[in-house]
Amino acid sequence: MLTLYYAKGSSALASHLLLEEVGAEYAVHEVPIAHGANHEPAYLAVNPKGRVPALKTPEGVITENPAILNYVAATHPQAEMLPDTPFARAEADALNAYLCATVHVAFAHLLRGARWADSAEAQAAMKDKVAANLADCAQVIEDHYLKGPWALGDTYTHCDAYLFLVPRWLAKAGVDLSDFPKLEAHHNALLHRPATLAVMAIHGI
Ligand SMILES: N[C@@H](CCC(=O)N[C@@H](CS)C(=O)NCC(=O)O)C(=O)O
Repeated sequence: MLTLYYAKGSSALASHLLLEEVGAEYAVHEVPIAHGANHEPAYLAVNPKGRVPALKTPEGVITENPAILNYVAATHPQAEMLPDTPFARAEADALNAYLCATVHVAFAHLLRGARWADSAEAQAAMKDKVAANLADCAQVIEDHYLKGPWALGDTYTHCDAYLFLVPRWLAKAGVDLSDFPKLEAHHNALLHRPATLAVMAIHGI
């Protein structure tokens, strides 16, 4: 049995979406990060980094969206979520790494500036850059990653669950999604999938 530790509306949405898409048997455990539950000993015993998502598996806990997405896809081969050539797998890994290490971190400067600087001035200066940085990231995705209609082409893969987050980050930063027509069409397609709707209902979005 798998257990997903998540916070509503957080980046755990990506891992949650894929669990639902592949028809996994899983339980959910909410960690209300707005109330600091992620820093309490009970959760730090699950993920010492104090972040969501985390996925408890029979073999141990996995953290980091790209790793969870790979695990869920690989353990549910019937869902055919992983590309089947080494090059296509590497392309998928590159997109998921970009989303994790660059795009998510660019977004985090909006609300989590205290991770990088103590002074209010420095935090405000970082905030001021978020919309422009995210717009640049969206352009890279639009021009170089998103093949269409799905991330890697004709079929939905684990990358698509992760891409669900990008329009949400853009909206929170005040970046207009309609400037990125492929991303907008991709998001609209996601919003028609039963798995997306089921997960959104759990997250109250
Ligand atoms: N690289 C991690 C990032 C996880 C992360 O930063 N999650 C946020 C929620 S979107 C979190 O737990 N924040 C709580 C905090 O910073 O206290 C991943 O992709 O899983």
